[in-house]
Amino acid sequence: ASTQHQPRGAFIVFEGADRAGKSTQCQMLVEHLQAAGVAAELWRFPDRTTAIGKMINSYLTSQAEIDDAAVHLLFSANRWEKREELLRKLRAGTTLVVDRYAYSGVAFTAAKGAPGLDRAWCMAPDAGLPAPDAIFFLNLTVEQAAARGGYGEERYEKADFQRKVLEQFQGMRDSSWRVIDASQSIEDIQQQLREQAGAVVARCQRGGEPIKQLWG
Ligand code: ADP
Ligand code: 2DT
Ligand code: MG
Repeated sequence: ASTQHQPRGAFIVFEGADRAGKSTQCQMLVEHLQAAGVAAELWRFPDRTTAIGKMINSYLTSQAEIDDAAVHLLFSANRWEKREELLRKLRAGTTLVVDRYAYSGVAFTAAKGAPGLDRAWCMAPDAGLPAPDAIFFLNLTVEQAAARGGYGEERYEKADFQRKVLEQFQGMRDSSWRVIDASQSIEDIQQQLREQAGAVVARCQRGGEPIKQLWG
């Protein structure tokens, strides 16, 4: 059997618009898994700690202006530079709970509506990256998100743009995405996530689950 079919960690991605509760739920889920004896790590994209990630951070905090196409490729490169470590961790049995991935990459750039940067163009650089075993989409309207105390200071944190991002997510998501009503209480959402993620972790631990690739 190929090494991909051995028992391994699960690759679990969280997506959703800003303030939907991704970071809160990811953190809680990782702590829950660890307390249950599951090897698990919290990852996030962009990973702002790398050289590429520092350029992305400068862009998001408006310390740098970068061409729309170029910054899109930086976000993708930031995933590619983590690919080997990600695969190594999964094969070593570590479950990765990941706060945003390539779906955010496509949704945020396509939402700009810039000439030439349509969804197909946005998807191309991520083709061949490891695909997650589960995608949880925390579903919240812009109005509900804004009621959580308003958006922050970063480049994309504006209601009009967030609405366009949500439209992109709706157009992209398929039946494999697990849509969670993010207007529920933090505890209720976490309960549902623990059940569903637990099943995915168990499936990957049993083996026989190949690591697929985007955009499969
Ligand atoms: P994201 O990472 O998706 O932007 P966060 O987890 O940072 O979202 O949450 C955004 C804000 O909303 C935080 O102040 C957080 O405490 C709050 N929050 C998160 N989940 C809920 C929820 N289910 N109900 C109400 N407020 C929430
Ligand atoms: P947070 O660190 O708060 O999640 O915000 N983004 C993210 C992109 O534009 N392209 C990408 O590929 C990814 C992963 C979403 C990060 C911001 O960066 C945006 C919000
Ligand atoms: Mg967050």
